[in-house]
Amino acid sequence: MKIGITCYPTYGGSGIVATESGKELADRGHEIHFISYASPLRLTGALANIHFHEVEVSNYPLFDHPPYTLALATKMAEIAEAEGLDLLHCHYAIPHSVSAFLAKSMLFPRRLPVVTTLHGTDITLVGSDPSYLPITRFSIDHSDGITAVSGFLKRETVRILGAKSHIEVIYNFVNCEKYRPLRNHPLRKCFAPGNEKILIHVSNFRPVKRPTDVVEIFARVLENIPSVLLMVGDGPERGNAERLTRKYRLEKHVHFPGKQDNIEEFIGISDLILLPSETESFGLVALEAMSCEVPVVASNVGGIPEVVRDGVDGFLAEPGNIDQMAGFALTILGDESRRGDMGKAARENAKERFCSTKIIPEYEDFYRKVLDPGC
Ligand code: GMT
Repeated sequence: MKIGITCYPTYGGSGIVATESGKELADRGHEIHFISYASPLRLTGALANIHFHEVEVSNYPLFDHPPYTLALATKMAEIAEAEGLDLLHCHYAIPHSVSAFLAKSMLFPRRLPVVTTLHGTDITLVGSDPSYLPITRFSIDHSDGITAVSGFLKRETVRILGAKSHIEVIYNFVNCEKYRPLRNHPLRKCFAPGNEKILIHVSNFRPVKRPTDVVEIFARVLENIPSVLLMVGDGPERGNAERLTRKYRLEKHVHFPGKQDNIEEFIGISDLILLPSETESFGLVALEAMSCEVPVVASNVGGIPEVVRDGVDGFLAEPGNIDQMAGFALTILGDESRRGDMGKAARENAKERFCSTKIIPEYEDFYRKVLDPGC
């Protein structure tokens, strides 16, 4: 198939899922055309069967806000014609599925099916804002196929938007070969020279991720167990998390390495991941950790319980319950054999239910259904 993929090219779960799915599909022989304002961050080097088309948004003094949605629609239509695309796949509804609807309408009567994958905040935060709700609902209902990354997100889409079309749940995935345990990797010694336990948090540091809770949890863990904390990523709450680190005089134990490309190495050397989010439609980083045999302490919200089995792959607590999360972290880190068993169970779960070798064929089947709805 010739597939156009549009996503946010920056760090963030939806862009990662889009990019990695494009790479996996290309490996399976499909021709992939990424269409976005910049090349997705994980799309490095020359990759067979993969092309990138940049959307240039011309500015004009009259425009306070350059109309990216229109430039994207124009580029989608142009590439669909020039490259003979079979379909467009939009990751994150706003504004991508609106642009795709315009591109499809511009090319009519040529058929250009549109698949939209909902990732979370495109429904739960941005899509539910009255400024965007009606057009988000419209673009979803006018997609030829809709997928959501969890059952929770599917239910929320129906509840918040009143979306009428069928929504297929296709879970996010992980490459289980790339994300594997790396506890003997030299990077571990850099952060834990005295063999301290390594806790990790990876996010875009938006308020919804509650990164200051991570520092609070870590402060409680450190009182009992020699440990270090890796706060990987960047975003608006990073300053607050750094200030809290200084307030508690934890600077020697907490590292803020910023955005990292080799995220699988940072996670692979860790003993435990903390994800105390306010809401999370899936929690991709929890899955990546599970694949690395790293147990999870996370919030019991959204799609997380569909991914992390409470008491098996880690523990889940109410968001904001710092003491309970710290208690869970101590339970796991205080018993190496239990930690190891949980890690192994987590990797088995990741391999069995969320491995890219299982999920990518689900996308292929879905594309076939959209292309030939009669079959
Ligand atoms: O987390 C965000 O701010 C946005 C979004 C993104 O693009 O990274 O994340 C969502 O999509 C991820 C990939 O499907 C999911 O793993 C995240 O759970 C989801 N974030 C939220 O629901 C807050």
